[in-house]
Amino acid sequence: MVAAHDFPELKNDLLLRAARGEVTERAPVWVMRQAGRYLPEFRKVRESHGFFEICRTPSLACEITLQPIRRYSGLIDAAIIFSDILVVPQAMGLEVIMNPGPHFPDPLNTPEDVHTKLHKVVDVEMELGYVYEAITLTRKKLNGEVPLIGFVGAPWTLFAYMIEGGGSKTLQKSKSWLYMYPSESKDLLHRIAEVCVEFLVGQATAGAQFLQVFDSWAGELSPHDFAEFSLPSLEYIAREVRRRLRDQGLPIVPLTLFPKGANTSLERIAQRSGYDVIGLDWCIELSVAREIAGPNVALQGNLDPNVLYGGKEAIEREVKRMCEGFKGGRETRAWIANLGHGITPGVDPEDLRFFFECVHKYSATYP
Ligand code: 1CP
Repeated sequence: MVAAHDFPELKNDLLLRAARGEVTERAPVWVMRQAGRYLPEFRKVRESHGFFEICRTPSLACEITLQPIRRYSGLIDAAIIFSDILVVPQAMGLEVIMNPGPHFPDPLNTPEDVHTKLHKVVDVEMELGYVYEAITLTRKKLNGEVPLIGFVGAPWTLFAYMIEGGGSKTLQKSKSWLYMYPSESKDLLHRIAEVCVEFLVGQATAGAQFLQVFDSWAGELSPHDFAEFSLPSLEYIAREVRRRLRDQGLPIVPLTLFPKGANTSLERIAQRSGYDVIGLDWCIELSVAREIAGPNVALQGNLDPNVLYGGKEAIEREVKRMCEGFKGGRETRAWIANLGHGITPGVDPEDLRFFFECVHKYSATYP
């Protein structure tokens, strides 16, 4: 494990201050999937390199992580390491290919497969050390311009991919597991959570300054099933990551949860899950979310990514509306501006620039 790096001093700590609950002079801003297909410079690299080849090559992962930081220098307040949530199922023993979306040639069909298809013990550093190397390299190359975000997929979302074998509209197979094999499902969710904890601690040790857990399919579960099958592993991750960082004498980095679609569980998430920041999709108003979540968590989000297809007038109008949703009580304003889900491949990079400019303009109107 690489430890105690001497990294360049951080020049822009807006994201970290907002994550700790501080009211900042303007909202920090970054977007999910900012290192991705809407950027011509990303597509250029992809022409000659496979998706997971890039993930596994620290110099390439670093280069792609830096692409939006260079392009939007002075406008963007965080970098997110280029990787994918599906590197965890790979580390656990499953094959995953990108074609063009994720595909598992041999997914988990029955609980017996957990014993035959997954590694009994996962050596996270050996399997995913390339992500740690990419993080350490990127922290150095960022030269303190903005903080670096590390991430992991939530156990429920990864469980669903590992059983469906790829994306799915209904999640029929993975949900069937929850109802047919509840106890085996919980065991598998916990196994995944253990790997997530170790991976997040490893990313923080390697230099990640903010960690995000993507529960992209949280909203596919009923509130009851979310509380039964997803929330316990999310709580476990937050608690254990903090405990291990503390035990190792490492700084406790802010933890963010993006439970997409689980807005009816927001109160429980904010009160119980142990995350510093809750990421929101666009299906809830920020003022309502703040009311429900209470003053003790920072919020992140939540513009519909499709607004970026609406032209400048719509972008300005909707960003202004989003910023106004945050003008509640002063002590409850900690907010990180973002989209409500990842940016999509067809967006014009100049429209994203305009989104950043509008966030700077309208979120700075706080007194
Ligand atoms: O051909 C390509 O280049 C593949 C496109 C692509 C990219 C750019 C994929 C395939 N993953 C990524 C990068 C990625 N994925 C990042 C990089 C850092 C960033 O810029 O944000 C991150 C954070 C992710 C996370 C991720 N992967 C999530 C969670 C966020 C979300 O969008 O909900 C999920 C669900 C995935 C799975 C995945 N990987 C790739 C695709 C197309 C998908 C989604 C497929 C599906 O709909 O099921």
